[in-house]
Amino acid sequence: MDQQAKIAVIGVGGCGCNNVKLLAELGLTQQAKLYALNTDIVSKQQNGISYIQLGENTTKGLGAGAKPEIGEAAANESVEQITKLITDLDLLILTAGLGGGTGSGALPVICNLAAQINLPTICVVTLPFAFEGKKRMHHAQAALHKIEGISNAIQVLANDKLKSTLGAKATLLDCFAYSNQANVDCLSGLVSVLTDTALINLDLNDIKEVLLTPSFANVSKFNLPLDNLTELTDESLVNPLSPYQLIGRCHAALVYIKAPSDFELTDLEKIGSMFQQHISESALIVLGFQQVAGNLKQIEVFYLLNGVLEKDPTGTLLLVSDNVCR
Ligand SMILES: Nc1nc2c(ncn2[C@@H]2O[C@H](COP(=O)(O)OP(=O)(O)OP(=O)(O)O)[C@@H](O)[C@H]2O)c(=O)[nH]1
Ligand SMILES: [Mg+2]
Repeated sequence: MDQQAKIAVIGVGGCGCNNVKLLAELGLTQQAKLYALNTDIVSKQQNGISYIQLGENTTKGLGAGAKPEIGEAAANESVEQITKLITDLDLLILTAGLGGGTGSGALPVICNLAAQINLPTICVVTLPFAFEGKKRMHHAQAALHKIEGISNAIQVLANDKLKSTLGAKATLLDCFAYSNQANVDCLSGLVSVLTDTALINLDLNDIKEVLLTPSFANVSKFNLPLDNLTELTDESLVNPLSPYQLIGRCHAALVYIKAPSDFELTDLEKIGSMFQQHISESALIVLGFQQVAGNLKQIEVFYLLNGVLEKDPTGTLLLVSDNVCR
């Protein structure tokens, strides 16, 4: 990767800011600029994160009160500040919990600003739990529609999927921890792909090709045993919290493998052709490879599959599907 590539991760609203804080705790401040944007008066400062208050006059530092129109107005009030943050970047990664006021209202404003300057964006966003009420889900879906076709890749993590993933006995704390981890895995994986010095580097132009057609994406990672690399299934290629699972239509894949030194060229070919089998034949695949020290018996595969969602004839996004369809 070009050492000069400039990447920022911007967390918007309470959930987004929490996840950026977790990224800073992982030490990612060296690789990417981290920003936490919220309408609340910010009290907690943390090394490596720039906190920015949105819409001082609009919200008086009291939050957006679960009203996206207030979050939107706050972002519009702070448009100059936001523009300054994103000018000169090579790639922008945005994260928010959709359903509240700030994230749902401000994230689309930031996406639009990025689009105006042709800055590629990847969004990692959560959908609220059903028990939080229909209104929040409606706000979340409306925000998704606003960024659809504008953000170059959108990974949706549905909090409602946590029950089937973790079981009915999971505590709320377990659920938030799992969801935050899934979010941070996406964010940190993306930053690593772009900034690690690897044996087979993915440079910014490779990534831009994968992001060329704005789409919904599946971003996740999995491990495979080194002595059985054929365990790849459709399910491996779907983030467990994704509400959409239509990977067969994916038109571009970014695959980043971390493996020990005895990983062979033929192994890399095997992984590439397995991805090819699971996605459309004409899909672009870009592969990156990093050798890791130690005597690992497994490899880690991080991926972004772009173009995984279809619409029904009425134009409604098919966001809930329990079967992997191809
Ligand atoms: N996974 C996870 N989800 C969260 C977390 N905090 C909030 N959420 C989800 O994100 C949604 C939006 O919440 P916030 O991020 O607090 O809302 P906001 O964008 O700050 O909006 P306002 O507070 O209304 O201005 C909620 O409805 C929850 O579904 C968190 O820490 N982890
Ligand atoms: Mg808030």
